[in-house]
Amino acid sequence: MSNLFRKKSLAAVMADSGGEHGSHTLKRTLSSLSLVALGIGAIIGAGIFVRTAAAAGNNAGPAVVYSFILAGIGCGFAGLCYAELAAMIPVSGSAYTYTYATLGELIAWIIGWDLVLEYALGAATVSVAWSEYLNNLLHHFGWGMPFQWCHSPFDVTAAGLHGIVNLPALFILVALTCLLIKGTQESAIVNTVIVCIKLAIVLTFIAVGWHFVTPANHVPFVPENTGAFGSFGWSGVLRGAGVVFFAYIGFDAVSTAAQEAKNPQKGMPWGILGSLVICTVLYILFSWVLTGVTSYKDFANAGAGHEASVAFAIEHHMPGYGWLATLVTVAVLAGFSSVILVLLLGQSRVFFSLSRDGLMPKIFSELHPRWNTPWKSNLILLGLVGVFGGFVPGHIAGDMTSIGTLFAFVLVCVAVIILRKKNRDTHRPFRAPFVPIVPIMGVLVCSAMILGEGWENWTRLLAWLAIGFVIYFSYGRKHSRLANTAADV
Ligand code: ALA
Repeated sequence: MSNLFRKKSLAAVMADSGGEHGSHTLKRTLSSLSLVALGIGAIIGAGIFVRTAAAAGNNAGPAVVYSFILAGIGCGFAGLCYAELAAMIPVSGSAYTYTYATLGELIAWIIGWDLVLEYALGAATVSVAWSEYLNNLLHHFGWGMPFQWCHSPFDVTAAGLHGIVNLPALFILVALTCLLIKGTQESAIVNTVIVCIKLAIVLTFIAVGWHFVTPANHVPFVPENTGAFGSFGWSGVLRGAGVVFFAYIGFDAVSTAAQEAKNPQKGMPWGILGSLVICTVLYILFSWVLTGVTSYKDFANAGAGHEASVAFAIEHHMPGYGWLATLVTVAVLAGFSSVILVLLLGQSRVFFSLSRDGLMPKIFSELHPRWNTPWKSNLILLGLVGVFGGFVPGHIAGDMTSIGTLFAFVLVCVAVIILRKKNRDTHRPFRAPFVPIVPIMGVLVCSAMILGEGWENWTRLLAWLAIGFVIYFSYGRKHSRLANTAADV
């Protein structure tokens, strides 16, 4: 009987990136700067422009600033662990690949399957947010789309009108999948341009909004708990951290492109930690300004600023800056596109690795003869992401993304501890400091955020993992390349 905990040796992992598999090899085209841009491209998106307001309105009030600090600390610990592994094992597949070498095939499969939540559902969540801001822009020109065609069937208006399908979300997913199929190099250039626009708009909002902060909106800074866990008070700060955690997702997407980095040993830590630090500082400032400009109560689920919250804040509370609202909306649309692009890219690379290892069908690692991209994988992925983008509300997809990612982070932190013991002598171009304290803190902080996500999200995560088990035992276990070679260690 094949061993569920068979492990790939580090040498085998590295060999897989070396090109011996002919058409299953990706080109190394990304510089360190492109990797930082890739990280920021994935990080700044729906989390800051949509979920900040939702967390403030429903969970934490102005103390969403603390939620960002807490989530940032968790990501910092996990980021250091990611950087160590990504520099040491610079192959595509991210946390999945690291776990294969440390915790064995079954756990690696679980993490690979779990990463689908992060990347595929993350892309779906942002496509829904894209639709929200597009609608806001169209309203400026008097062309708002009918509610039914830009919301999922589970979204209902106060008047009882149900959505049918989120067409703009589907549109952006199709457009970006085409771009990805065309090639990584082109995608990276488009991404770098968009990242500059996105940073400019976040900085402008902070600088201009600063003058419109009403101190009364920040009092009390931590609103009193309403009696329910996660509804304001300190439990609200914890729940809010789980919600805004979404805003940090993406720095680890850098590691999924390790196999395409020109100099992964230097580029990985730079890309991961550099993008994380820049974004954490911006988020803290941004959330402080947003909750100072507009009362958090406007952002509650039924509040006036519930959708396209940043545009709402500018239009209603920053007189004379209507043009900025339009500019922000356009920039946000471009910014969200770059997030979706990186997440889709990350997802297809995870599928690539799973397929190369035989845990998923070969079709996911077949490259286009001319563009050298996993185009079939991209198209199948489009089908999956499209179902969520078109038919599932953004906050549900977003919470599933967050809990799946937090779970992946916990396993990555554990993997660092195990590898330090088992592969003591392997060259580590970047070493996380204070091991095992840093990974243990990563496990603790990320687990606390998982607890804050609540039972509905725990159930969704378990259901997703159960589907993954079925696929592994009915397909992956038998087709595993490791099972069919003598490479076990
Ligand atoms: N961090 C990304 C976002 O906020 C996923 O959209």
